[in-house]
Amino acid sequence: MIFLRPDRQTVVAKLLVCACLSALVLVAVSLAPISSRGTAASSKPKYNVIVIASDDLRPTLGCYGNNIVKTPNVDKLASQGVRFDRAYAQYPLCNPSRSSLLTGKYPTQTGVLDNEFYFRALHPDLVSLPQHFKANGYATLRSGKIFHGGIDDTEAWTEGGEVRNFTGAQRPPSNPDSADRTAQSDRIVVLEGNGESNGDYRMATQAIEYLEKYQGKPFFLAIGAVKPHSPPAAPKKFFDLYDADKIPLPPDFSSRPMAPPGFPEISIARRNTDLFIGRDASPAEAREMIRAYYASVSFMDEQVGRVLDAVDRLHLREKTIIVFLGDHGYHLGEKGKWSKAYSLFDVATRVPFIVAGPGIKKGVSPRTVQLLDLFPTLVELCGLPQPYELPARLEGHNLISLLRNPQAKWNYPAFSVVRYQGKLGKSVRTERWHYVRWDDGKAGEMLLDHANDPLELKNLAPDPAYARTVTEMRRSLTQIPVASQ
Ligand SMILES: [Ca+2]
Repeated sequence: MIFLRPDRQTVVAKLLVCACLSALVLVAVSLAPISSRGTAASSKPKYNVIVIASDDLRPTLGCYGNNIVKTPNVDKLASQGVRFDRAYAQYPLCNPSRSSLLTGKYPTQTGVLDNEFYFRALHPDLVSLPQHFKANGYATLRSGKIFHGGIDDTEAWTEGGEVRNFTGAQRPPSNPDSADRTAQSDRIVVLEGNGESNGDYRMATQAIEYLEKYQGKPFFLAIGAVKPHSPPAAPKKFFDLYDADKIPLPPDFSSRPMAPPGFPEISIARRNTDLFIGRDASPAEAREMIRAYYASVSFMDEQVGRVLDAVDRLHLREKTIIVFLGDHGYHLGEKGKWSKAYSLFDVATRVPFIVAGPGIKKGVSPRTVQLLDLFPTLVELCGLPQPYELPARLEGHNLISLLRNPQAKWNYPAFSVVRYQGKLGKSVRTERWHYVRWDDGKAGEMLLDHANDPLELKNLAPDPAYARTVTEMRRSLTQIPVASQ
């Protein structure tokens, strides 16, 4: 016990009170909502931003080397900026992927690992991308699917916010395998006319109206196409672009989903969740379904073209950064699978990712990048403050060096995670290697060599010749944060 003279006790007491008040202020600041992280009112935003997301779009695009699908508008955008050839989603499902990229946090940090949870109810301190732009003087405009349907970050938008249809963190449970839901998803839809009745057509019309209305102000416009998400839908003219008989099936096609020999059983879920749900796919049906996916992609591409035409008509191109991305990958019959859910194969996590705009080079980057890199990149390009107070921070890395030189040195791998049957799978991708580990190895692991096996047909993890690579890749998985921070 320490005894102090009465006068010193008073001084110490005062100091303690001051220290406590200071700590309280610090805590209050660190917990404060993003509105406190805006720029001074006098600072002028540099650029407009348009982010275009396409739902369940893998890099099945002309600019990514697919020589069958017709996507002239996205191809043109790619030719005007940097196309990332190895870009990865952090989770192969809508809500977890979007909640991650739109808050700058890994799914293991947001806690959103399915399509039912609302990130802000779980973590009120998370800052969303549109919220941050709104706090910094931008008009934030939403058209179409940006956050997951029904789980919008409503207040982040100046216009277009969708009222959440539930309170609390989790929406009321529904049965994803119900007959109604299956019938709605697992079909092919031919639209009338130019697709005017479809939400994606209306999405583009709304986006064009926003551009006309806000052209004189700094704006952040997010446009979310729902296609090619199931059910594939497009006007007849887009189906007519493709001959199903000439569409090749993947070499590892099978009539139902199954882990190939040599791969962990957990690596492919036994039941599809989007197409061919609970039923086998014949080769002829599979070709028809791929044709419908292609038609749906071309329909989406036309809507992108309508918006980009308006950008040019309004002379906004020179002051607008334009991003195009898919929210995760998709199996189109690879390993018998017709969806993305629960898969950490390359085809389920690799996405199209294009960034174009003032000062950005034209080219193709082979570096491994993540959708998580988008938030810090836009913050940097637009000169905004960081959205989080240290020690909290945006995950991912700003891509400025690659936007200036797509071949620049880059030392970051790409990470993805998924939870299936209560087990966590973790994936790390370098330019050559892809390693996946399930439940800390208890449910298996796989190592794929993209220099020799780009379709991921052979699991090298059990081969002692690759033990050193497995060890190195396993070690890098520890970089994935495991909890909110
Ligand atoms: Ca999706």
